[in-house]
Amino acid sequence: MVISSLADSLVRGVETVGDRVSETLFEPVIRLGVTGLARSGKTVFITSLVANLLDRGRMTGLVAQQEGRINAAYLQPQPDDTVPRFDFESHLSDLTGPEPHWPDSTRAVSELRLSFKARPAGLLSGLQGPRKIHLDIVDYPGEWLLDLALLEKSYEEWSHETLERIERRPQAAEFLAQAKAVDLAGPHEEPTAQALAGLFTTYLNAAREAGFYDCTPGRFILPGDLAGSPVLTFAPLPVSGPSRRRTLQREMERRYEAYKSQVVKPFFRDHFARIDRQVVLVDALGAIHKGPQAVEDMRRAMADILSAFRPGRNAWLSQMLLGKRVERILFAATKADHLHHLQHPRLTAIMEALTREARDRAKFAGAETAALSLAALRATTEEMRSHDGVELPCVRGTLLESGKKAAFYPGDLPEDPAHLLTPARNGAEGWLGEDYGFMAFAPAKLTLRPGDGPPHIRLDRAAQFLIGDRL
Ligand SMILES: Nc1nc2c(ncn2[C@@H]2O[C@H](COP(=O)(O)OP(=O)(O)OP(=O)(O)O)[C@@H](O)[C@H]2O)c(=O)[nH]1
Ligand SMILES: [Mg+2]
Repeated sequence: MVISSLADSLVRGVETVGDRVSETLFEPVIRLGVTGLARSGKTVFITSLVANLLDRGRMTGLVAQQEGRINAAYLQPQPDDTVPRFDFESHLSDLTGPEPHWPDSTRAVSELRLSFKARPAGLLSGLQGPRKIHLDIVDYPGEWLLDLALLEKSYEEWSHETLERIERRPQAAEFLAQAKAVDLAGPHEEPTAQALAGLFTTYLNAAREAGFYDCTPGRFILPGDLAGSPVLTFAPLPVSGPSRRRTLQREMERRYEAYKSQVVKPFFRDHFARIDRQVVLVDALGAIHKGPQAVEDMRRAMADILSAFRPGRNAWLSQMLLGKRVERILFAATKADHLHHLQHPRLTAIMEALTREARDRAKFAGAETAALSLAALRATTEEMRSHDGVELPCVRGTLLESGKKAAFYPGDLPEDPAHLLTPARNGAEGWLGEDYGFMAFAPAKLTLRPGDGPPHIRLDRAAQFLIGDRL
């Protein structure tokens, strides 16, 4: 008995090794990470990307498509059995059904495998038949990357830093009052811990609503199936010096450490470490609309998010990655269909400036980077309208709130991104002279020709940068 089961597992071991070898030799796998802060457009991006890779009529910017080398693209079961599947079909029917609407918020990691049959480019093209290439797309919240910084901080350091940062935020007042009043050296009692964690979570959610992006620990906002568990029942407290056994402080410390080892590390090990190509989506227009403080906050959050791609700084991460690195990173400003195309270069320039620091670092780490502005699902059409004798480049669409059609002019983005980023950095309260409007549009009703995916802006260029060289 024992011998046969041993042999069994040996054979199975050999089989899986064999599978992997043949897969890597003959069927290359590209793992594409899609991330961004909440509501940045991840779900819509993946849905439209996949739909447009299945029906490639609008993907002329993808060179392999242009050259007619893609024979087929189809969905396949994903390789990871324990990761939820990205619910492509229902998101697509949300967007393209008879009553189109935006998909619901998604709060966890998910994955989808798309496979291609494509003929290689160049000289080999005529000699070799089509090869299979697998694209594994992994959707995960950008907030989870922000948690990387926690690994290097003790509970005390994290507490001090967080309390200092939120000291003057009105959203944090109630939590701060409790945190200062609590007896840290008193015995741990669960209701106290729960009340503190509850108030802290309420603060985090309110802060995010108000446009702050530094809302970590990431799982407090996106708990998934960890909601209510002890790893999420802690909060930053004004501690000083070592804790004693069975005190509130000791238990808070222990849970903070558990969060690091049981929530943060597994994510980096199981998901992040395996990514080859990465797209970071940014709702830059949304932040500009909210004002200078939101823009500055987003710039900082981007820099923090992107430090994960420069693993040299984090000892644990660089040891785990063993030199493997993300090869390409695309920074994409989403929802560009809110702007007439005349303004797109300016949006891209803002995107480049926003991520400049972080991009320079990534370059240093050997990753190729690019920035562009795109709309995964185009919800508007363009038109020029005259207003007080001036021709304004507008977009027209169905307003989400009223269902009415309207033309909209969002304001003139500056040619020089510094005109936005410098006041933001200097703590300006509002934009000088210009107001940047933002209208939420509903997805448009579509009638797609056979072979065409949903309408988009530059999704094909994004795909070319991210995977084009491997097709
Ligand atoms: N006009 C327009 N709006 C978009 C586009 N992509 C996303 N949006 C808007 O942005 C919202 C958020 O998009 P999602 O794709 O759900 O964003 P997400 O990053 O998956 O959000 P979470 O799952 O909540 O983190 C949508 O509900 C739309 O209102 C686009 O290409 N054009
Ligand atoms: Mg989502």
